[in-house]
Amino acid sequence: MFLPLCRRPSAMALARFQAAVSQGSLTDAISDVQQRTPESFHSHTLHITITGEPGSGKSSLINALRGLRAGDEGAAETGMLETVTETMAYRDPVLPGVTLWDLPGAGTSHFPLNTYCEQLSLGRFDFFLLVGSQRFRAAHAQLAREIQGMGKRFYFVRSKADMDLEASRRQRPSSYSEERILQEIREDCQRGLAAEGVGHPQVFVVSSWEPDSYDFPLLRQTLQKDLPGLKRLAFLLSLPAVASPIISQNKAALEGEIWKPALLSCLLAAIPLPGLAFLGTFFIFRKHLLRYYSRFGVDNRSLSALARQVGKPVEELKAVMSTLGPTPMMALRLLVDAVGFTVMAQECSWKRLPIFGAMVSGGAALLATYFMLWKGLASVADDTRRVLSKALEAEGKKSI
Ligand SMILES: Nc1nc2c(ncn2[C@@H]2O[C@H](COP(=O)(O)OP(=O)(O)OP(=O)(O)O)[C@@H](O)[C@H]2O)c(=O)[nH]1
Ligand SMILES: [Mg+2]
Repeated sequence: MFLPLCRRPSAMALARFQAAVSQGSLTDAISDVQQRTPESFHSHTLHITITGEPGSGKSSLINALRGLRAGDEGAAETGMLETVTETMAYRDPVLPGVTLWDLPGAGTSHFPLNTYCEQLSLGRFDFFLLVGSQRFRAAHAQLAREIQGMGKRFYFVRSKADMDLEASRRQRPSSYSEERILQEIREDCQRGLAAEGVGHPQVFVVSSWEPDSYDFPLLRQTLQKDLPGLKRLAFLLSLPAVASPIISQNKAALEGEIWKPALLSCLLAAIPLPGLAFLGTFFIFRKHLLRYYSRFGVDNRSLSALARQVGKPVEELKAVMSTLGPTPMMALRLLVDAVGFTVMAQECSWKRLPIFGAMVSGGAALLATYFMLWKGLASVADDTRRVLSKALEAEGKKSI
């Protein structure tokens, strides 16, 4: 439904990152990005989305940022009625490598608030200008929470300041103070955002009709100043998608070798020694599972190094891992739950019918080892994706 977003990340940075992930060194993957200056992410395209309620002035803001007025050639469509029902992209003529995206308003019959983020795949954008006119409302807070929930950053842009000032001037001409009214509006937005627990994003009170007044010049300057950091953050947040196929490739390569430990487990289980089937399967399974953790770079030692590197407690990285996790107990738990009883049952049949029993016991051990290693490997690969995303998210917070 949507066009894929064009990105031109630094090819060198990307190649080194891919190589490090492929070798199972997440610390190297992140260390390379850490050593780069924000300026080195210059070629990364930043996709800024302008979102907010219908009619709040999103398209007018895009026009003003691009130095255009409504009706100019190439300007976004604006109007009193619902104008934009699909996503539109515009190049920013001032900020290099920035694409501005005009979105339909959130909370219309086509795009209800509850499904808005999903319908428009907001996760694909890097940065948000959340636009609200008039008072701060619950809808703004909900969008802000959703943006934050995706690990993305935003500025809150309070539009149509000229209307508020004009209304105040008419109502109370004697006590009219432009700066006081603008400050009241800023504080109202900041209070509303803070009350919803979305931190303290920057708030700009602007009028797209007067792009040289109020906070509009500051909005431009801030975007310009934050641009290198925002590009670095966007680059970091784009890396999990780059790493995912590499992790899948590593997983596929290891899957191709599972038959070897499974066969060994089968041979051990066929030996008529009580308990050997269980112990053999257990140790083979444990050894290979630990090997997978180490191969993907999510064993205990690598996790501690990674946590130190991004300045997070190791528990935060471990918290995103599945219940399996790289502890010595996990193999025993899994094996007892899923394999142990099967293998022991086969050992009983082996006592009564030696040859048939050995075949059954060996076959059961082979299948059980194969299945559990397959499952364990998939779980380690998924853990790696989650740990890497978490570490990149932590590193990204240092960008701006
Ligand atoms: N006075 C004033 N009016 C504005 C300003 N910005 C937008 N408007 C008006 O508000 C109306 C809606 O503006 P749009 O820019 O189309 O709003 P939108 O959020 O893009 O609307 P949808 O795409 O339909 O959701 C238009 O009539 C604009 O002229 C502003 O800064 N000041
Ligand atoms: Mg619009």
